[in-house]
Amino acid sequence: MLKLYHYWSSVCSQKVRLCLAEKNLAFTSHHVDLFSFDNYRDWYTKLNPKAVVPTLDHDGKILNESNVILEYLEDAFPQLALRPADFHDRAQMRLWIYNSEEAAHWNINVCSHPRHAARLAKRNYTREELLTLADACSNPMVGRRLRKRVEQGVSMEETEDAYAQLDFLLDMMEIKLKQGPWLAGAAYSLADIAMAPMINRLEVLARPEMIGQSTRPRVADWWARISKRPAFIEAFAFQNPDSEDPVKR
Ligand SMILES: N[C@@H](CCC(=O)N[C@@H](CS)C(=O)NCC(=O)O)C(=O)O
Repeated sequence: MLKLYHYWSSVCSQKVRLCLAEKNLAFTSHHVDLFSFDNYRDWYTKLNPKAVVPTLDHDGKILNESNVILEYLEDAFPQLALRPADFHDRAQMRLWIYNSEEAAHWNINVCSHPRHAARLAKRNYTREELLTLADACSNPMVGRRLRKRVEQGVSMEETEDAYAQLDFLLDMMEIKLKQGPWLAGAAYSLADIAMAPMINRLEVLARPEMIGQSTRPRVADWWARISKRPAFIEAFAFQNPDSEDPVKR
């Protein structure tokens, strides 16, 4: 049995939901509400010491890190292959999986700050409550980031740096897709799955020009093909079960 601990709009959770949908794997959903700080609670940090989503439980075997989970699902359920057979293509797949974390995820997190701050504001925490939560978080990276964001927010310069790095990544993607049609070559793979939520978030952040036909036509074409896939539609249809949050995706 597969049980996924995830948050509906987390890009790392979306990666895993997309992979599960592509492989037609049913799973039990445990929604971890990041804005109730469920991820800081002891029961959750026993499963995921970094206090982040997602976590996968496969018959009692616990897995962390979305990219590790993608490769685990590929090994455990290879019937529908999402890893190229050719070694070079496979290395390209791993490069884009790596890029999704190293180059995309942190910058997406910075750019998403206004959206996170707006959601947090709806929960009516006091500043003191948030700082107490931050200091109690088992993962200093996550806790200290919350403290810094409560105290200072995210500066214009940090946001501009993050968008510049995302622009650079998208330029690399545009070049890579010359040999496409997919990021690892001829076949749709875990590379496309790892990058899709990042591109989706840029669209949600109302930065369509970054992935538009006139700016980056190959990325735009790749995105159009991905977002029409039934598995994408299924994985991204998952809405927030814990609140009346009107924000979609
Ligand atoms: N490298 C980790 C990153 C996980 C991560 O940072 N998840 C975010 C959501 S996309 C999270 O849980 N954030 C919680 C927080 O910052 O409090 C992975 O890929 O699983």
